[in-house]
Amino acid sequence: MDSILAKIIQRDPEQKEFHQAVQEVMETVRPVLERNPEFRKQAILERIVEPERVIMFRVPWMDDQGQVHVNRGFRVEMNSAIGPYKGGLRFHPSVTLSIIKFLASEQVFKNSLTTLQMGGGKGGADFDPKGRSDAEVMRFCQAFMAELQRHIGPDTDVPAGDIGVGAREIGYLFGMYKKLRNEFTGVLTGKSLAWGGSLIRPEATGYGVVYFAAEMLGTRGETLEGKTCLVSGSGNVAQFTAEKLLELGGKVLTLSDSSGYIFDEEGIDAEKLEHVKDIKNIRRGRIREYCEKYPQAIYVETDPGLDYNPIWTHSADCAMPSATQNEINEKDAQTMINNGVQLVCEGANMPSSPSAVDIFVENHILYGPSKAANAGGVAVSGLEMAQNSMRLKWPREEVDSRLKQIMHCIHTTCVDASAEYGLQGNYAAGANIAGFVNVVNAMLDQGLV
Ligand code: NDP
Ligand code: 2IT
Repeated sequence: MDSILAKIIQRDPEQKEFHQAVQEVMETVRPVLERNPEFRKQAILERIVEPERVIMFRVPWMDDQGQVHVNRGFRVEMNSAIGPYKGGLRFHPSVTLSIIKFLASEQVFKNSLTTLQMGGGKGGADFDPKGRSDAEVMRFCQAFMAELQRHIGPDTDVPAGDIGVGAREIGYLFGMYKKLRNEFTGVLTGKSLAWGGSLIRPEATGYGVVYFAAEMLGTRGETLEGKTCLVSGSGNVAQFTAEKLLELGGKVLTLSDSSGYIFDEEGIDAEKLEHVKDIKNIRRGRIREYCEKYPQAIYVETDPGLDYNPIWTHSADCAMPSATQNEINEKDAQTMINNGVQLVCEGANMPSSPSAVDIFVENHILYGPSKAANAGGVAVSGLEMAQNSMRLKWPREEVDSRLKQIMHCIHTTCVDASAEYGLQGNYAAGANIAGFVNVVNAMLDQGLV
């Protein structure tokens, strides 16, 4: 195993995030490989860490002033053992092949945990939508899809949203796909309701995170009622995490964006959350604007010189990191433990560094790893695909109850898989083992392809 990892690092030394994701899975599936010598003979690890296909492409587009820009587009089709490649698109200036490979790799195991028929993939571009007009975003999406369309399809690869890609972008991407391919199919998920989207898909990731948190608390005979919660981010995942927390009696103290965070000691209630949605989704503004309407809240500007993330210095019962990868480091994790945080449930993908995860696990807090805790989003994407195939639409209650059931099953799966290997209470190990075993069995069934 160590030599496989060494080879990955030697081959692509700059792909730090991908190495981190691979290493995290490898360390926890070690006992599975020891129990199954067949996996080694079939070079399962070597195969699973190599994407089935990597697509990188030029995205040329014109801004409102007539200036031409060139961005780099990606789609990593990681694994199709269980179903068509499935996973979001991220538009953010920090996007690199390493980031997309880490996300695609996580997506493979996450999708496997949902029990739906979805393989894993991820894509995106180093395009920064911030400050761009709707027309510029549209032209970028059209240029991006002009190339991507030849690689995807409803039975091949089904992208969706992620950071910087929401309902607006999915609309422009879908429009261009439909025009170029002359077909109206479920090639993307996260579509608007009127033209093939699923009820609850916008809410699904955040709601799912909270359902998973409630399941974890349930094992200790507790609920979210009265629990104080630190939520980071203020985009899709953070907003609906906060919404469901409020519904279940939690008190949300913080939200953030890449410029800084707000702390509202009185709690961010439903009315204040509506204001946040208006700031972020309609006006596309900054979280600091919250304090203009609610001056009792404090705003703390991001300081890139700090070796810790100040949002995690506030005392609370629970934390739901919902912004981006590696937003909790070792120091943050230790601060959280010292402050009495008893549950960390990850909305973002890989928000905790490896040493932060070690601290959570060693201290026996309830730690819900992203590939289990935030799987509700892609699960409802799977339900959107099912509805599109049937050309039917399920009511809100039906989708929500399926989501709740899926999150319950993922929780049980993690508990059972960790117990099977004598790692009771370690959800990270449970999620990796269960996700990995499903994919490996499917790969073995299908032969050397
Ligand atoms: P959005 O684009 O809707 O929101 C992202 C939020 O995180 C914004 O508040 C953004 O701030 C902040 N953010 C982004 N990058 C950084 C950064 N480098 N440093 C600090 N803050 C940052 O994205 P989502 O809510 O969809 O995604 C959030 C996380 O959840 C990601 O890790 C994503 O992979 C994960 N996820 C998303 C799913 C989905 O269905 N959308 C499903 C499962 C996981 P700003 O406004 O300044 O950009
Ligand atoms: O990280 C994720 O699971 C997502 N961004 C959602 C993927 C999807 O296909 O809905």
